[in-house]
Amino acid sequence: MILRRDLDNIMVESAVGERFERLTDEARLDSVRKMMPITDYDDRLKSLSEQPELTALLERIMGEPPALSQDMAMLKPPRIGREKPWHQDMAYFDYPTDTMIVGAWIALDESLPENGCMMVIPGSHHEGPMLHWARRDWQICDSDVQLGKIAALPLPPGGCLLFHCLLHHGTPPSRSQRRRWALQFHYRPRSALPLYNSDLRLSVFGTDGKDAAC
Ligand SMILES: O=C(O)CCC(=O)C(=O)O
Repeated sequence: MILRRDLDNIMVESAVGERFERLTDEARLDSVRKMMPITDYDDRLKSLSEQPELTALLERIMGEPPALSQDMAMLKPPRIGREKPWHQDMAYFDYPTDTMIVGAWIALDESLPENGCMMVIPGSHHEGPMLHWARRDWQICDSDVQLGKIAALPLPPGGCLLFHCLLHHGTPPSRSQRRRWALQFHYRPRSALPLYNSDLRLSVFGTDGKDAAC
């Protein structure tokens, strides 16, 4: 596989930047942080996102058949993989804030705290939307993270985590020699309609941390 930077669905680690063009194909594999969307590019990924056991489970959770609303590969390269700060996925989605969007995060490699496994605050989705700030990312303020309640969720390859779109979660940077690749699919109830603008989302989750320190 040859990864090209000019494909608009590939995001390279900032630590690599422009050097990407000069890397070998093997080194490029360990330089990409994110690819999105992915299911249109590979039938195996498409059929995984439609896997009957997964969609049946989602239907039980949502109370109606799910529809895929976003699909991505989250690749945490060894040693340089950057953190994904604490956030709620709903802060990124323009749907009514009470829409039951569910994330499925599927580990392709063993995922451990040292190579950037998922970390969550159990039960935090019950607290409703949190203000987000444009800092290292679009994120919950570091001082609002309930450090004492963090649960690390290591997964074996093929392990899948399903989580509510308001759950506080994030992944630490990788300082490990081991690659951590994962897939992430987001599903909405089939009847849920997008809002086509960001006004409601930003009125609830904040407008870029404007005029305030966190
Ligand atoms: O896989 C990761 O490193 C973070 C994924 C995540 O939490 C997200 O994209 O919402």
